[in-house]
Amino acid sequence: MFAPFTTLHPALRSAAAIAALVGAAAAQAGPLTVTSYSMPNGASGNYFGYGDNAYPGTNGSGAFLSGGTGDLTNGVLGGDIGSTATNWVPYVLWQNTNPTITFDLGSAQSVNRLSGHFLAFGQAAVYLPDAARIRYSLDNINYFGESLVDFVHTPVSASEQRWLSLATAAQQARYVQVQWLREPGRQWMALSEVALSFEEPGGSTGVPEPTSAALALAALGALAAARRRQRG
Ligand SMILES: [Ca+2]
Repeated sequence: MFAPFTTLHPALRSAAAIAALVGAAAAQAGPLTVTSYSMPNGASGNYFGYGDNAYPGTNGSGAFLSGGTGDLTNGVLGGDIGSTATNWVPYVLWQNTNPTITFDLGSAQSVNRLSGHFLAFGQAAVYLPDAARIRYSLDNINYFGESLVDFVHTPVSASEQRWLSLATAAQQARYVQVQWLREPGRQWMALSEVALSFEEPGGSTGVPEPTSAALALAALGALAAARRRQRG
């Protein structure tokens, strides 16, 4: 039988503690399951399929959705739009809105990454978000660990889908809240899926946390400078 922890030699004790920590982190790494999310619904109204079509209950334009899951976590990615109206269905589209979405993981989890799958389709005035704000909470009241990430986009072709990721310092949180931010004057935003995960530093995804956090801070500085220039 393994010796009780407190009777181990100090060197062995710290080695055991490190092994326990590594084991715990390894067990938690990977994708996280969203039990529900809340947000203002996308615009439906006269537009076919623009709201969250998979979400239970009301599908009214801009109605607040809570307590369920729908298009954003059903594993279905939107594709090209072309001339077929039903191609919009996998996307949730917001018009002249910077939507805030709160994801509930059901219990506190280690989390450090959120990714959104977006459509860019200039012909229909649909654009990628220009930045995003992310923050965390244990109770959906008090939030912490806020980061503002400025996306630097390479040119978008006529119609294209892209994953945009926010990587932050690791947090223990049950709720993850993201707000997608448009550049002023850009009318529509189209999101088809969101993925939340905990990635280990130096893990298989190759996303080192401190670098990501430093990049987020650098992006925050760049955004602040850009906003100052716009005002000036
Ligand atoms: Ca989806």
